[in-house]
Amino acid sequence: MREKRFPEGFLWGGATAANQYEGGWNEGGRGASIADVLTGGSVSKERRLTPPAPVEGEFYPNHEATDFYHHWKEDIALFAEMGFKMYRFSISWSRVFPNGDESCPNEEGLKFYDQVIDELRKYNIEPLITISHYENPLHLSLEYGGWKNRRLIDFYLNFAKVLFERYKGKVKYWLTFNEINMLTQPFGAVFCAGMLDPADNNEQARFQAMHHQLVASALATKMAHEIDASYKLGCMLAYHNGYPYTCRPEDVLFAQQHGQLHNSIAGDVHVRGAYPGFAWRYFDEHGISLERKPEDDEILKQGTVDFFTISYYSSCCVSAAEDGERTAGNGAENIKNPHLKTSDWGWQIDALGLRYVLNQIYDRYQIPIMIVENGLGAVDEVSEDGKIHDPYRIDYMRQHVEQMKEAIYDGVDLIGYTCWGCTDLVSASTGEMKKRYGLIYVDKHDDGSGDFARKKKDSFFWYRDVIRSNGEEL
Ligand code: BGP
Repeated sequence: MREKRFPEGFLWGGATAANQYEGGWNEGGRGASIADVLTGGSVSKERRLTPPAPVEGEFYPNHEATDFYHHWKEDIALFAEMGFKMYRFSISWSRVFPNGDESCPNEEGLKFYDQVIDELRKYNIEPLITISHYENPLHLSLEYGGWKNRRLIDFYLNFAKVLFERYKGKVKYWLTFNEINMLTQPFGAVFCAGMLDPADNNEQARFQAMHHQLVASALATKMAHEIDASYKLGCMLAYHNGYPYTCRPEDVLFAQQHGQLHNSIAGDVHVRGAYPGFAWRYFDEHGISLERKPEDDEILKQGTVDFFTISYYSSCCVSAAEDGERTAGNGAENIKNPHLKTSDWGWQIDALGLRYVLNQIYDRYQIPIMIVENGLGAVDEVSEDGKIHDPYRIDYMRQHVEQMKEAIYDGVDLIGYTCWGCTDLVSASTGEMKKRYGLIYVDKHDDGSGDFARKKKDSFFWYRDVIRSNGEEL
């Protein structure tokens, strides 16, 4: 009989991204990335871009972030103490190629990651590397206009090749692009594609950029397999779960189309190696014309991924009539679901939706799945007893882990879970420190104050026990 439990060897761990965590923005020969010209913000105040360079007197939270650059040893020891089996992190492109278009890498930058990877291996923690996570070198935006320009494919492949060759035998799992499908929304223009000119924030440019990234991803996947046949390459989507707001057939169809647009176009190209029919219809009806090369179809077919990964934080409702109160979510605002509670930032908490989504993905693709981001952004305070009590985060994670277990029992091949922001780091969308996800607190604040001291939150101990019991003790 099948049992409702996590399989042996399940990859429990945590996830971060260099631009939000690493800091050391101008050390070790690193060049500037787009995140370095993004100011801090808040829920009500958008982050602002100040290219071509940081401006005196402005605050740029990503410059120091939470300083993994100088705390990597200590932090990895804490991950090991929690029992991590996997740690997902990204490599800052501009630390390895300061401008992005050089032919030779910055050796000092690579040495930083050599140490990190060796330290992880020392504790038997499997690295999961995101090659590009919201941190295109700034020069590629200023000189080439970002990913709408096909030339970025070659620069990206140059970067990826250096990593695949250097970390052969030390790393097994790779993700080509973080949340590539954010390019279906305005949020993605800057973060995913490094297209800083507001005039480029339209569907034509964003889908063109996504096409270039999909081609780059396929070529990188093929190259990785040639360099080391045991490499596993994955795609990464911000998975959108939009329920029909009513049972009107129009809303049900609209919800299906919402999923097709925001999830399945990128997902299908990554896994099936071709654009689905509804993509072409959408492009026709929205005046989008992709510039493609004759060889692109074959490239996409030959570079399909080995596993599927998602970020999942919340769900929303969608409606053909666009009625209903609205609320925030990852990357976009949508209709509020009256049956769900929201986080302090308006993201709706829906653990059951995770089971729904996992089944949906597995039904469609039947390849192994990992959840590589999930967690609760909340305000954490150090209590009088000097501790950080975060029962709300434990509650959130517990509910989601329970639903992962249900999905496994449903037959989904779920192989890993790396919770987002295992240590506190800078929020991508708002640039705040106040929006904390970590199981480890970092003394760093929105006004730039703080000494980067690390403290274990209550959730740290809870997660350690979850991992120790392989998901039995929740
Ligand atoms: C995802 C990103 C992460 C992360 C997370 C939480 O979209 O991949 O980089 O930041 O969302 O979002 P936020 O930081 O905006 O709360």
